[in-house]
Amino acid sequence: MPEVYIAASGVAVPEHQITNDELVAAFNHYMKHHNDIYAAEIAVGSREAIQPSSSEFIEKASGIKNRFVVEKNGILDPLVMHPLLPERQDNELSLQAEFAANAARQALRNADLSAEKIDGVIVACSNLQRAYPAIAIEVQAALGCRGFAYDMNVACSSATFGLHNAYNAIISGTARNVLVISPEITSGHQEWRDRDCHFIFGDVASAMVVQHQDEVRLSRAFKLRSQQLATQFSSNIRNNFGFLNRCTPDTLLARDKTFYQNGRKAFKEVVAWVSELLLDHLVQQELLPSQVKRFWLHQANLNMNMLIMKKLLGYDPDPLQAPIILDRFANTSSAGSIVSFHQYQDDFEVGELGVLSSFGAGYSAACMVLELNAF
Ligand code: CO8
Repeated sequence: MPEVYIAASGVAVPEHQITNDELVAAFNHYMKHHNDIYAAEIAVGSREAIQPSSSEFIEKASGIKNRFVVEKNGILDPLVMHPLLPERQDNELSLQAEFAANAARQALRNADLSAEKIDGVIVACSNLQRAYPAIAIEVQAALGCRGFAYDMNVACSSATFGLHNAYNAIISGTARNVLVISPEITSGHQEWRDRDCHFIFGDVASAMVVQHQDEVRLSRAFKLRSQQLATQFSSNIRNNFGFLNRCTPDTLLARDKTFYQNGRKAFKEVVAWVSELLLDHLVQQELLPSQVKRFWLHQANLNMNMLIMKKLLGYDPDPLQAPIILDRFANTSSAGSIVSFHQYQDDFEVGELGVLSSFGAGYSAACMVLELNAF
């Protein structure tokens, strides 16, 4: 069986950023406006007053300090509270394809590969801009890639499940060089008017060049040594946006058509489930957690990642054992673990192991053991 490698990665970061203080100021402005308008109803108890948000809470509960977004003016306007993005014509490159292509070009440069060598493009992310044609096929055309392209969505596990598909395509012989791209425009699905979750997400696009062993052009690359995926149905993290929404006009813009969650429950369940999955997979591979140099974990919550690592190792991790990028980027859905991988891999020596792990809505989770090899 051929070996499959992640040769290189790329990350496209949007130009706008929002600090917690900026975000909270806009939210509290919106709260005051809302509570003033509905003062009479709030006074008689027929409507609930919105409670203020605070930067201290956000940082303490999640570790998030900042996020990048594709557009910030709408988000920070208390009368709008979502990104404002002009519609593009059908003959223009869509926003999501452009974002994806930017990350992909960087990954291709880092892999020393031209786009024509790519024969599979997978766009794997939590939110797709349209039903069809696939964003991936648009990216394929924009970059000038050969072969096939398709979109897929497994929420925060999209990138790792996409990597699994790239691996299978290479093993089965349907492709030799695959791009797995996760253009996560989370600002479009976040409910910026709900203080329980308005701070959670940020936008970023990640890309990986995945190659058959004979195609790698670099002197070093990460072998996909083993993988384990898992899913388990849960409604604790949901978004009911979909193509049937217009068939129920009364609830077309209801709260459940953007991201919502039972965060406490998800937190509790993820720590047990993911640490078990990681341990289980390492045992299967006859590896001890201490033999893994780095864990590139999904970036949702600092406390959650620290607890997962403590369960695995039996002690608090060193910052470089499970690097955190969510402080600067917030939760970038499936791109988060790839951004961590992208930023924290240069110090690897040949033969050293790392674990890439996602966990997200579904629930869905993945554990992938990577090994740095020399060519
Ligand atoms: N400012 C001030 N106070 C606030 C705010 C705010 N912005 N928001 C809430 N509060 C208040 C609440 O109202 C509550 O008040 P009270 O105690 O009076 O009722 C109090 O603060 C505590 O609220 P919570 O219980 O909601 O706060 P948590 O400590 O649970 O923190 C988090 C909230 C950060 C959302 C946390 O629950 C969390 O991160 N949960 C994990 C789920 C998660 O990460 N979601 C992110 C998106 S989904 C994803 O990325 C997948 C990850 C999980 C996968 C699971 C797979 C198995």
